[in-house]
Amino acid sequence: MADKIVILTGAGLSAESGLGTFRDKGGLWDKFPLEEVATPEGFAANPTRVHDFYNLRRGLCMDAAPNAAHAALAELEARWAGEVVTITQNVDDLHERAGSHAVIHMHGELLQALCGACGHRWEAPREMSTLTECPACGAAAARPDVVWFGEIPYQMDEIFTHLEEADLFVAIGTSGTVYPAAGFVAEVRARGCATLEINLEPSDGAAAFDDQRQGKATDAVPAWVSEMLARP
Ligand code: BJW
Repeated sequence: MADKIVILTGAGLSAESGLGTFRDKGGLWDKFPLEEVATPEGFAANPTRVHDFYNLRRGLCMDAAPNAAHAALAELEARWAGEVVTITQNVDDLHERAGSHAVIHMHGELLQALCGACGHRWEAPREMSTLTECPACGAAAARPDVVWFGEIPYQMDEIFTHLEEADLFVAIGTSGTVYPAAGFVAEVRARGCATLEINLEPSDGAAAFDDQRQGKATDAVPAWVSEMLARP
């Protein structure tokens, strides 16, 4: 049976689509302190500031286009003889717009709204505010359907099943600083799965990988995918 490839993507994959990364110099956390905009406590303290942060990013996401790295991963999923699953930490929808289908959004989705009162989810309007009402229960308790620090990432059971089945684990464009995603490489490697990091520069967790490639995602990912698809 052909190998199962599990891919973990991060903000670096969408950087060349114009969506900012978090921890690079000039990244999002330089302009918006994470405690203020990416924690439940920050939202409770100042929901308008948090809505403004996500409204800005939602608009950028809607106006962005997938890049060559997203396209290459979609091609890999379509043409690889085995299974390809993409676990993304990104809240944008660029994997799907590039044509990938097997995508898990472990940190949620910018284009979805979540009702803090009843848990209902719906398609987010471009702009949300403290007045946005839940279409199910009517409460003005809408929040972006994203996973903040201190919250449990989505679909963890499904993710661990994929990690257990992986023959090759590839992390792309992620700094390897946020758990539980940062720990995936150690988990798969402990049972002998091959691991590869593709990043602009070695990440904080680079030493945990068997193999590394450095470069811009739009160069390095299509090159790696071409090599994989050319394998006999
Ligand atoms: C390029 C490039 C180009 C640039 N080409 N590359 C264990 C130890 C310590 C702490 C913890 C722990 N376990 C849990 C914690 C706490 C916490 C945590 O990890 N804190 C750390 C800061 C230490 N984790 C949590 O709270 C998580 N919840 C949790 O653990 O629950 C418990 C639980 C888990 C599992 C089962 C049961 C219970 C939740 C974490 C939520 C993170 N949320 C955010 C915001 C989401 C919404 C939003 O987008 O606003 O997710 S934070 C932010 O970081 C966002 C990202 O998805 C995430 C990762 O960032 P990413 O993608 O790595 O981006 P960067 O900017 O860091 O890196 C970009 C990289 O790309 C760089 O390396 C560049 O070099 C590179 N790059 N241009 C290629 N062109």
